[in-house]
Amino acid sequence: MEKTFLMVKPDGVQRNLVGEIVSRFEKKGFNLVGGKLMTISKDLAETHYGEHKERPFFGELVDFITSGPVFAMVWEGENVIATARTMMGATNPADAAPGTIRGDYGVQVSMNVIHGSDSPESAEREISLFFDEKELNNYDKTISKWV
Ligand code: DAT
Ligand code: MG
Repeated sequence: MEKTFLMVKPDGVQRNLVGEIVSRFEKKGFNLVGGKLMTISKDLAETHYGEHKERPFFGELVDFITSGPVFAMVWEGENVIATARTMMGATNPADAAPGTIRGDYGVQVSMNVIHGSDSPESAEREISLFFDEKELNNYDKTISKWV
């Protein structure tokens, strides 16, 4: 089953949005297979956001993502990578539709509440960057045949 890496960013943790965000993915019908509150090191931040190394906002991005705890998660489900991106909304909250997480809770592009993997390759890379295999739980729910 497809898995993705999602993370409530430091602004979302500070604004008490962890429960709300977890709840949206639970209600949608996806399965939480791993989750932890953690503070990201500068090294991990630079690796995670490596694709943006040359962008002018890279320094600010690394400072922000390491500025306080994040809630890192792995979610599982059919088409979860693309569907989670749709549920998150556009990168810039100003462009994100109402009803999406960024559309409902974000204002600035630099503090846009949530991260989500954008492809199967980045999901695999990001899950292994943030989680050990033994931190991921494979289990069945009896409700799974209904969603
Ligand atoms: P996404 O998080 O939607 O995958 P991205 O990978 O293009 O977006 O960028 C990573 C993060 O970098 C994004 O969530 C917020 C920040 N960011 C992107 N564009 C920015 C900009 N123009 N100014 C400041 N921060 C930006
Ligand atoms: Mg991205």
